[in-house]
Amino acid sequence: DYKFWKTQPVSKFDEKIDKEGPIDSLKTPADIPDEPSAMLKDFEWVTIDLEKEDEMNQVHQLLHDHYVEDQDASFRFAYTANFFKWALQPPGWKKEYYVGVRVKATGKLVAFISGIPSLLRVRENKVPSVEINFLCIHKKLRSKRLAPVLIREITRRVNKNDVWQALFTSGAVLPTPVSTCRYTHRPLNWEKLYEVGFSSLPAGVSKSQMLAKYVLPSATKTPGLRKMVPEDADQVLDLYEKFQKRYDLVLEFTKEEIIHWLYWSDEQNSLEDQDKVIVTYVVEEDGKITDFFSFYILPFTTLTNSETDQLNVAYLFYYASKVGLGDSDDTKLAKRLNSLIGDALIVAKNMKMDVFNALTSQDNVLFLKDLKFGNGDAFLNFYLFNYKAFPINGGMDNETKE
Ligand code: YNC
Ligand code: MG
Repeated sequence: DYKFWKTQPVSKFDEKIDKEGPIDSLKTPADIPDEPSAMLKDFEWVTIDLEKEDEMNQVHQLLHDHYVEDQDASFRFAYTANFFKWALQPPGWKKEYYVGVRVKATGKLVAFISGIPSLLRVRENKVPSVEINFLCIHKKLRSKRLAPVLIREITRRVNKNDVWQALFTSGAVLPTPVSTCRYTHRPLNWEKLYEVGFSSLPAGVSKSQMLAKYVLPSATKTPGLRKMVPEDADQVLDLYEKFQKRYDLVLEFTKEEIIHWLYWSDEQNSLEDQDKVIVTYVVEEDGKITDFFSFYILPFTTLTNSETDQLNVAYLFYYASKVGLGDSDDTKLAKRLNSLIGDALIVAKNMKMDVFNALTSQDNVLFLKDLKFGNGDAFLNFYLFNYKAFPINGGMDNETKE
C-alpha cells in the first residue's frame, strides 16, 4: 500500500491534475537537515568517489551481482566500468550524488543510489532536476525498508543544492507514472538469441524461416551517413533541439552535454566495437547535417546458460531528422525514420550486436513494426518527483504488434 511513497511529493494514482507544477511548498536549502538520517546498526553512509578506480569497481561489482534481472532471473544487465563513467559522470556531475552504504566492520559496499544534474523540459516549462538511477541493494539486505532511507538521503543531498525535482524510470509500478512505454526487441543474430533462450521458435515456423525473416543487408543505404565527430556538435545540438520540440518530456542539453551523451570521448571511439558504450551516426548533405541516430551498448549476462554467457545488446537512444521539423508530415517522417533506423540496425549488426532494443517512446511507433521489432514482456515507467504533470503518451495505444 505504498507506505513510503504515500509520504512523498508524487501524484496519487487517481489524482485529477488541473495544473502542471511542483507539489511541495517552496523550501530553501537552509530548511534541509545538514546530516543524513541514522543508518541501520552495523552499517554506515559513504560518498563513493568514482574517480578512484577501486571505488568504481565496488559499485560495478555490486550492480553486476545484484542489479535488475528479467522476470525469470535468466538475464541481468552486464554493466561495464566504462558504461558507468559515461552514465554517471556527464558534465556537471556532483560527487555527493553517489551515495553508498557500507558494512562498518568490513567496508563492503551493500547499497548504492546515484543522481546526475539535468535540465528537464516538461511541455513548456524548464525544470532544473536530477535524474536518479542505479538504486541497488545487496540481495541479503532486501525488504528491510532500506530503499526509502536511500531515497530520502539522495533527496536531502539534492535539496541542499537547491534542486527540488527529479526524473526517474523503473519497471516497478509506483505512484504515479507520467508515462509508460513498452520494450521492443529486434533480433539481429536470431540464432544466438534462440540458443540462450531469449527468443523462442513460434509454432509451425522453422529456424531457417526465422533467420530469413531477420536477415539484413550488409551495407547501409542512406547517402552521406558517417560516424559523428565532435566537430558536428553544434549542428547536432541544433537539430536535436528542434526535433525534440515534437515531445513533451525532454532533456535540454548544452554543447558539452551533447558531445558527452552522443560521442563521449576519442578514447571510447577507438575501443573495439563490443567495448564501445555510445555510437552515433550523422547524415551529411552538402556540409549540412540533416539527420542523426544513436544507440548505446549494454550487454546482458545470461544466468542460466553456461556456454554463451553474454548477449550484445544495443539500445536505441536519440535520433532526429530535419524531415520531422515544423509542421511535418508523419508519413514522410515515418518513411525517413524507416530507412534511418534501418541503417542503425545494419550498423549494430556489423558491430556484432545480437539484438536491438527500443522503447515505444519518441516517434518509434512510426517504424518499429516495419523494421520487425517485436513486443517484449517488459515495461518502463517514467516518474517525476515533486512535479505534477498531465500524462504523456508512451506509444502504448498504437504500439507494434507481432
Ligand atoms: C524502485 N525501483 O515500493 P512503498 S530503478 C522506487 N524505485 O516502498 P525495501 C522503489 N521505489 O511501496 P528492497 C523501487 N523498488 O512501501 C521498490 N521501491 O512505498 C519501494 N533491486 O523498500 C517500494 N533497482 O528496501 C517500497 O525494498 C520500498 O529491499 C521498499 O529494495 C528495493 O534505479 C530495490 O531493481 C529496488 O536492488 C533497491 O529490490 C531492490 O526490495 C534492488 O524494503 C534490484 O521501496 C535492482 C533494481 C531499481 C532500478 C532506479 C530508479 C530509482 C528511483 C528512486 C526514487 C527517486 C526519487 C527522487 C529522489 C531525488 C529527489 C529530488 C529532488
Ligand atoms: Mg531493504
